[in-house]
Parts: sequence; structure tokens; C-alpha cells
Amino acid sequence: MKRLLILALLACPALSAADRPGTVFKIFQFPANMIPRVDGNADDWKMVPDDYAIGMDQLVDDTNKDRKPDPKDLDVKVKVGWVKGLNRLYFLYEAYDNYWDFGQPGLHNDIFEVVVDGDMSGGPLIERFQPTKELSERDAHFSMHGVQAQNYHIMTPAVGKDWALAWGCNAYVKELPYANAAYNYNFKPGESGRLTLEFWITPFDYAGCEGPQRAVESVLRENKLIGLAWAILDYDDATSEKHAFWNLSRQHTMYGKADELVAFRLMPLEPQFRRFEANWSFQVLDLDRRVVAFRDETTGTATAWKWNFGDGSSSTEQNPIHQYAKGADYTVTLEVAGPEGKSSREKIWDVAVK
Ligand SMILES: [Ca+2]
Ligand SMILES: [Ca+2]
Ligand SMILES: [Ca+2]
Repeated sequence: MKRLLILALLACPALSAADRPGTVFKIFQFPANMIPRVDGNADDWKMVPDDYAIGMDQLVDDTNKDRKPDPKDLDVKVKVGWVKGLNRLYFLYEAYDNYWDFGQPGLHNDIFEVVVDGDMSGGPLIERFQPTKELSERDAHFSMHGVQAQNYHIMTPAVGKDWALAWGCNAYVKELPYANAAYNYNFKPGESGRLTLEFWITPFDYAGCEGPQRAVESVLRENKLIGLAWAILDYDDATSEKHAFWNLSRQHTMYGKADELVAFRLMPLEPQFRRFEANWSFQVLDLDRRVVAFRDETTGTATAWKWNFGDGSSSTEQNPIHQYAKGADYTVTLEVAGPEGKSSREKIWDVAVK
């Protein structure tokens, strides 16, 4: 009995591996035919409902906790999106700043710092927080810095430098095909104005220092929770190293400790973008005996199913298992019906048992 209780507790990692317990932010699902174009133009985000936007009211300045957000100093709104089937997180960063500080080399730059932990593994992600003190700085850097969760210092804007510092040993994570960014602004260093930054990143469960060849992307799926947080480093004086640190997490060290990130949910499509559409997948359970398991993956509510297995036989089960008598490439069709209508999906020669 005691053992069962412990197992039940272990099965709830989200309770312990995130800051701000009870708070879950939402990541908007774009329909596949409306993927945002990373061009610095925010028009393709107009479809995202307002309750997905995360503004200054959710941030606390770590360097001065009494400071209240002042839209005349800094006003930032962030939306996060994803597309089912792609392991990418899309961001829209819309900001007003009274003093855009980006005229110098190095890290004295207005910065949007994003930290992501795609599987909510928690744990340290920078070498400073690696708990094994016997490890040399070099070994810590090349074994874990940025490997199981990633930190991007994104320059807002970047001039004469990379769009981001991918902090760690795996700079490839900020390049295509893993990331892309575009800006739109019309101000010079030291001026005020509005900036639009649009980008996407790929979260990794393992982003090894040896290069992308063994890297493992975090698989994004509907309703999954991921760890994510950001901070805005607002420099407002080219002659001073002082800057605000507007943090979505309540822990300053979230930049290097993944269990201090905040929970975000990869949301299903909003109802206005959902379509009733038949779909299915299959798995060959036994190739020698030609046994195949079929799985209904219809989007929307289906109440009736009709499978045509392509060999003259059929089934009205939702998820049938079928044994073929002869080896061949089969064309299989699923027809579904429900309150939203009818739909069917044929797959030609996908089911090959021979
Ligand atoms: Ca765009
Ligand atoms: Ca400012
Ligand atoms: Ca600034």
C-alpha cells in the first residue's frame, strides 16, 4: 500500500519540477495550414486569442522586487505557439522600450532570455550549477551545459552579432534547421520605440556537445507540459552595467536550474480551427502472420467507424486488429461519422504485409 502511494507521488513530476505551482501558461496550437512565417510581421499571430498573451503583469523585477511594471519604461507582450507534428516553439515578442540598448559588443544589450526544458526533466543546465564539484570546468561544460535544457540570450535587437547566445556547448541549436528569427523595428541605439521579434526554437531532451548527430528533440504533443520561462534584461543606459531583470519565474536562478521554470501546456486547437477529419495509424504486430493493429486518430467526435481493410473484409470497431490471409500492399480506408458529419481517409499501399 505504502509502495503504491510512493509510485503515485512519483507519477506527478509537474508538481515538483516547476516554479509557480498551480500556474500553467498556454501555448497556442496553430493549424498546419496557418504556420507563422518568421519575417518580423505579426499579422499571422492575430488569430491567437488574447488569453494566450503573457504581459508585464506576470513578471517580477529580480533586481528590485518593489518596482512595478511601467509601460513608459518597458512594455512587453509574448505569445508562444506550436504546430502539431513539429517539435518547434514559435514566439512573438512585441515590446516598447524607452531606451533600446544595443550599440555595444558583448552582453551589454537589451536581452530576451528564454530557458526551455522540453521534457520537464528539471536539474541544472549550466556548468556553475553542476553538483559534482570534482568535475573540472571543462568537463562540466562539455558534459552538461545546455544539454538537457537550453538557455537562449536573444539580442533585442542584434546588430553585428548573432541573434542569440545559445549558452552552452551546442551553438548549433540557434541555427537552421533548429531555430530561426526575424526582427522588425525602426530605432537607433539609445532611442525609444517598438520592436517585433518573431522566432522559433527546437527544444531538446539531449543536445549533445559533440554536435547534432546524436541530438534528441523534445517530442511536442498535444496537452503535454513543458518547462519554460523567460527574463527580460532591460539596459537603459549605455554607460551603466545596471539592468532590470523582469522574470516570469519567481526564482532568479531559473536561468540555470530547469526545475525553477514554469509549466506551459501545448494546447489543442481552439474550437474555431478544429475540423472533423478522419485519420488513422497502424502497427504491424506480427509480419509473418500478417497481423496489423489499426488505430483511429480522427480529430473531432466520431461515434461510428467503418474500416475497409482492402482485402474484401471490414470492421466497425474503433481500433480493430486484422489478420490478412495473403501478403500484399493493401489500400485501407476508414470512414467515420459523428455529430459534425462524415469523413473518410484512404491510405494507398501504406499497409504492406508480405
Ligand atoms: Ca510573421
Ligand atoms: Ca527600459
Ligand atoms: Ca532598454
